[in-house]
Amino acid sequence: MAGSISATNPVGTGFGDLAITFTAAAQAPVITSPLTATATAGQPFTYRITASNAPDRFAVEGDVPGLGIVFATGVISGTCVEIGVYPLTISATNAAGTGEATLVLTVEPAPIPKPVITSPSAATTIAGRTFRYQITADHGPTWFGADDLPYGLVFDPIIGVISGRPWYYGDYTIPLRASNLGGTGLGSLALSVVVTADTYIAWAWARDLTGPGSAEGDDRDQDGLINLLEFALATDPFRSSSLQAPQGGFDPGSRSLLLTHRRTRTAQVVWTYETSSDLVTWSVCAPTITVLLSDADGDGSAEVVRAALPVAAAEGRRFLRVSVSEP
Ligand SMILES: [Ca+2]
Ligand SMILES: [Ca+2]
Repeated sequence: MAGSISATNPVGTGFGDLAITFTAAAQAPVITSPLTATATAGQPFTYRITASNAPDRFAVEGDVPGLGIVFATGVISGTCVEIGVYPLTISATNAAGTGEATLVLTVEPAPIPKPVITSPSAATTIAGRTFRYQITADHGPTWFGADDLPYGLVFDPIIGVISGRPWYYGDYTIPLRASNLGGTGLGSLALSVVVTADTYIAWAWARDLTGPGSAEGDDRDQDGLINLLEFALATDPFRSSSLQAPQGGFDPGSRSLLLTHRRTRTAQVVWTYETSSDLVTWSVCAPTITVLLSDADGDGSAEVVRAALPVAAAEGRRFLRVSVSEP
């Protein structure tokens, strides 16, 4: 503080300067830094003790594994490793004394990273054929999602698998999701469904076999042969084909069971032969296949083959059957 003083007497007034300095009594520091703090386990953490009145030393009481303090600066730092809530006494000291406060430090668990989808973003399949797609993602996904599936496909959200047989050709964009406790990762699958001439669907469409009764297991013409079998035998799905159904037989000369049947030459069909001695337990077998007629219809679409399965002389009974499926 500065000012002036004066003194007056009858003769006059004398002036002089006066300077007064107020010196505050020395005071102890008062903590001014926040009294709560949050750290994340496994990640670097820094907190600085601040206080008024020019402290020159700092301290902290209480043990947080992974943290340390620089006494001169009041910087507490390190990497916390144990989750918990830690009340700590922090202090700042100068020549006049020490100020204390309680800092509550919360160490939180590290956030879980959300999944990142890693499965392919594009796939191509054939209409009518079995398709399977597994969503994969890192960071431990526990739940999956897939939307806008083409007709014929279903989705299992537990295992993240799209499966089934897409019925219609086209290009589809299927949004994908993979979730864990940390969040949801997004992706998409560009699925191209194409039609090839050797599929049941193409065969059915070419014959206008659509709508009710057109599924592979249906028997549109009620001739005892389901549509898929008509497809495999290259028979007419709208007219009785009972005379063209597979015929069984036995050749005593070679002691062989015989199964004679038509077979498409233009379509993709899996023929599975099975044998049994009791009609209960069947096992896949590989009979000898002989082509009896290479062009059954005159247009190269079908042939006639004979499957022959030798039977041991000691055997009392032996059965042979064939089934068809699409690849
Ligand atoms: Ca039929
Ligand atoms: Ca038929």
